[in-house]
Amino acid sequence: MMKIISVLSLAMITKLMYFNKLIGGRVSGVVSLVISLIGAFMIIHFLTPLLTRKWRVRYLFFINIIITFLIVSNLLFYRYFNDIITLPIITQISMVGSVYSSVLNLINFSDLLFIADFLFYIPMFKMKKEAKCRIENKTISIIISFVLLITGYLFSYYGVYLLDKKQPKILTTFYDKSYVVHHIGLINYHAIDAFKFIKEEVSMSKSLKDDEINKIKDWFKQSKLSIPNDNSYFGVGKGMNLIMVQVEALQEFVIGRKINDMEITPNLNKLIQKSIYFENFYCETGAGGTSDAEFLANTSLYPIRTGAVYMKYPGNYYYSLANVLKERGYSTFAMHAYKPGFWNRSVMYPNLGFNEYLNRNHYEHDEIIGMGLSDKSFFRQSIDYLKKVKEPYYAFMVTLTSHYPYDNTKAYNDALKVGELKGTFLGNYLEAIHYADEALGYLIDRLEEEGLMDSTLLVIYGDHYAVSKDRKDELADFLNIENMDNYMWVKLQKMPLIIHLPGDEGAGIKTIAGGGVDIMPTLLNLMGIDGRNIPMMGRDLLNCEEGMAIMRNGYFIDDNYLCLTADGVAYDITTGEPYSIESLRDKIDNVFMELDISQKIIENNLVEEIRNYLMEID
Ligand code: GP9
Ligand code: MN
Repeated sequence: MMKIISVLSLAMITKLMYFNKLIGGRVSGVVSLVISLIGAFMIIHFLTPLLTRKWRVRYLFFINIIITFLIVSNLLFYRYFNDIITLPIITQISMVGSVYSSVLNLINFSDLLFIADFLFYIPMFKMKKEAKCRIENKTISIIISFVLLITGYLFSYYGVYLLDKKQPKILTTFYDKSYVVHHIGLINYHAIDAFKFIKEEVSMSKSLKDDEINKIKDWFKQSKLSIPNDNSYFGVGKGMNLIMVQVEALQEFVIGRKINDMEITPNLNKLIQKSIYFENFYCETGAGGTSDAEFLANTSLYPIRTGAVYMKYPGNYYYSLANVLKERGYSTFAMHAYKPGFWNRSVMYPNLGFNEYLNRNHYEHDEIIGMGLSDKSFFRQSIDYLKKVKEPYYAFMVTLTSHYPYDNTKAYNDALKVGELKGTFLGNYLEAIHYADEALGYLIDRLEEEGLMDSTLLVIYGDHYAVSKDRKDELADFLNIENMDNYMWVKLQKMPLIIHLPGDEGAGIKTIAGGGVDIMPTLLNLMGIDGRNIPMMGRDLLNCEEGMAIMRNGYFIDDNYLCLTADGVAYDITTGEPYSIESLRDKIDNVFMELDISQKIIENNLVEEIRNYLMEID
């Protein structure tokens, strides 16, 4: 019997390995994968010692059906979306419909291999005699079963632990699901996915009561009524192309700064002179990192409390920037030359209204730096592409080269002389961001050469922090900050936001506080689109009296104060003097209300309902 179990199990393991290979993983030498697979199969087999021969075969047959189903559905999903299935996707699933409708095109003849091992079961089921069908020794069987379960769990746990050590945030956000499967296998991946899903479903507030929905509607009604009728800059970019570039790890402290007499970001500094520049634009991202920054800018909703909205609510309806522009005749492109499934983009981008998503598979990889295609080549190929598409268009470009750990210094050819910082973490970052700036310089030059600058709104902003808090001393030294306390640290969590209008219109520095959530309302106004009926949490930074940046943890910064809400302290933003937090009580209540409203909208997929409501109250 042991032989039979081994053969059947081996067939299942081979299928899982083959699946990993088909989705671009390595099948040998990945220690965590081997350990996790052994663990998973021990757990699967924990029942077998307790079963009779006949039931053992039936049990394995049943397990094989489940595993095969998981493999095949994931394979089809992968061929369509370049990604792995996760339970939140299945439950929201309008997008799975599109996979179903093209199922026949997605199947290959060789996929039959995945069901070939079912042939082994035919002779087993035919075997009549129930020889030795009784369980020999109950106690021993129970002990073996128990040992299998515990050891299996320990193995799986260790495999997962190894992955967690290698990529610390990957299990909480699942930002690269195929990477997870490559390292712990499909079974353990789905077990963790199911566990996370159930935990979150249980903790999630049940459906909203009517009065809660009404409260949300009322908030939007008030905010609609508070938008002035005569908005300055309204429509100055009407009908123009929109190119929005989200730059990886671009922090504000590098702007206008020099090292060894050299500007760190000469091209951005030059562009800022000709643009509307928001110098108090803060990071509002949560656990979703880059994807949260994209979400903020494209939907004007806040990131969710835990995990990443791209992973957990990709099936919601979002009246996003691309969806709004598409309705007005724009062609819409998302461009990011990395794995399409990363951050669930292959699922999320179409849902956010992008007609096309140009990912790693669409670019020629003629220059690689760090994680993938260099920013320069990315911009060159992206503009080559955009030259041929129908105008007006919205192109959303997400860069990659200046990604942590910034250590591809060879590729930067010592273009920025960082002197004694050479080889340090901060020195490497400065070199990387100098490179990103050079690539942006190329983009700007190309837009000018192609004559596109006069018909394009160019928006550039950073996605999130570059220097993590454990490196704060290095940053303090570099910026000559004596006391890098919490106030100072939070004040440094700024990124540049640059909006360039044709003819350099409106150029100047704006001091109003803001964050990613404000990008969409600001742009809609510039593009002559009335955003009053669109459920947006952000403010139009060019037409509002008071700015406010809200961080996902409830810290906030307005034009006068910086409030570390949970720590119970507030400061005058300019002097750094402590300020009575009690006087900010109303603001604090508002901050939490805004975060809560945004969270509920996302959890309950309310965008459409609120939009309909806002249109009714015209
Ligand atoms: C890769 C990139 C990285 O596609 O966007 O995301 P991050 O690690 O910065 O969140
Ligand atoms: Mn990023």
